[in-house]
Amino acid sequence: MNLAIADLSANTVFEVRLRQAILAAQHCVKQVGLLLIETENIANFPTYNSALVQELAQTIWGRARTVLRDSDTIARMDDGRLAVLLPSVAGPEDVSFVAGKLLTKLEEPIQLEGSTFNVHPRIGIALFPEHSTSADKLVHTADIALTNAKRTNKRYVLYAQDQNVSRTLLRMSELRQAIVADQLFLLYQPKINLKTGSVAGLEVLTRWQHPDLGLISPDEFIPVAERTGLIIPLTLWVLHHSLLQCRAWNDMGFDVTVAVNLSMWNLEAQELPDQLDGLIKSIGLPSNKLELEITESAIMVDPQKTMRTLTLIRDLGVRFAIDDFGTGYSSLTHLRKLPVGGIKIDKSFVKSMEFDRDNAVIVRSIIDLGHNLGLNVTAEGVETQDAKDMLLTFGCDEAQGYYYSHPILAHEIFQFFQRLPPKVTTSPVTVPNYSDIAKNGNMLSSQVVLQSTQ
Ligand code: G
Ligand code: G
Ligand code: MN
Repeated sequence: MNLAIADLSANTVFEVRLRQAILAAQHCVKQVGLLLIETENIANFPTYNSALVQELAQTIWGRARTVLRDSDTIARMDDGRLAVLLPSVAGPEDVSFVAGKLLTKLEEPIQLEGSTFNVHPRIGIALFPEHSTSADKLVHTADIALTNAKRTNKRYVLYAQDQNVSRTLLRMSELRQAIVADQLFLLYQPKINLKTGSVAGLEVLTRWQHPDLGLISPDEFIPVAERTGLIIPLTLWVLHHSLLQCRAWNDMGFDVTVAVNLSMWNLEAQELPDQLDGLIKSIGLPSNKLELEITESAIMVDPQKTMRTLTLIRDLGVRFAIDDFGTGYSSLTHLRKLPVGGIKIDKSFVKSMEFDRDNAVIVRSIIDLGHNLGLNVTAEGVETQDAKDMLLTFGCDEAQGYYYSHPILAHEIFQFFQRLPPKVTTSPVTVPNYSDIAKNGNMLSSQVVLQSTQ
């Protein structure tokens, strides 16, 4: 039997197969394996139907198929994930072996329309009856394993009983509440100008302080926000609070910028340029004090549309930097045309460049490439003095990382300014009227720090 399923509508066929396999497995020693595969570049694409994405999805599907047996079933779920059904496996080693083969195949770069696409697949695995008692629960269980694979940055994860189900479900329903109840808070990580040693800017990194579950990292809640559409209000919340804080610092004479991370979903929202314009005006901060960080893959979702959005935002005076540079798509043509001012070299290259010659060569090449394109280059993940010294000899412009500072709270930034001052403006310090700012915006300015608590 060789029935391969590629249609969304065929999900029901997949379900039928799954139930059949489970029925059969009830009477024998073999188990049913379910693998849920998510490829970062596909599942997160907002425009799932764009021709390129469809073509990519088709290629990935075809590659997965080549690794499987005829008796296995593969289906594309309506959220872009692939589900693979192995109707008869001996146990965890068997499924893990198949997962390994699938990953090796899917990780091969894909050439399409003159670009190279690097897919980063992750797999969540569950077995019947070892991990679950029914077909529905098996899918859910594989989903939890997949969430854990993403959270722990593993290529694949086999479901384990101690993986906490309630935590995953809680987060989904509570994130909306977290935004209105001010459970989110912001950390700031300094970016240092390598030549002058002063603070060049501050990257804004969001955290969620959950009343019961404690601190939740953006790696966990941003994907949830993206799936539920909450990424839009969440990003506006982050922008609002960080711009208020930035204005407070600038009014005190600290000439700093803030850099906010955008999700690819933010670039899809038509309203973003207008919303940014309104926000910047209501807060009364020069627009060049804001930088937005976007990833290469976010840009490549729909390059033409992104170009229009970026240009509109650039025309407001807001600057862009490409985040995690070197890990995504390698389309230099697009990079040259985009209205971006800088690139941030991904920390994976920087962290290991002292010991890994290849990575040192990559870092040096990215710096030269950036400069040749007239871009400002920041190195992320600078953890040691040696790394900093190497970057200086390579001519890198800015550095960010634990060597200088972890992401810290706004009031802790004051101590940092004392140690490594930003460029100080000569204009006299004015104390702004924050009650007005709070009235203009619909959010509290309670998180703005006006003075050091030290
Ligand atoms: O701070 P930390 O290393 O835990 O951040 C993990 C990831 O989450 C990083 O890729 C970072 O860019 C992302 N991130 C942090 N804060 C935000 C945010 O406010 N919005 C978006 N879209 N991503 C964020
Ligand atoms: O994807 P993005 O570049 O936005 O991720 C930034 C995150 O990287 C920060 O939130 C921080 O948690 C993490 N980070 C910052 N500096 C370092 C560093 O020096 N080493 C490591 N391992 N991580 C860092
Ligand atoms: Mn970033």
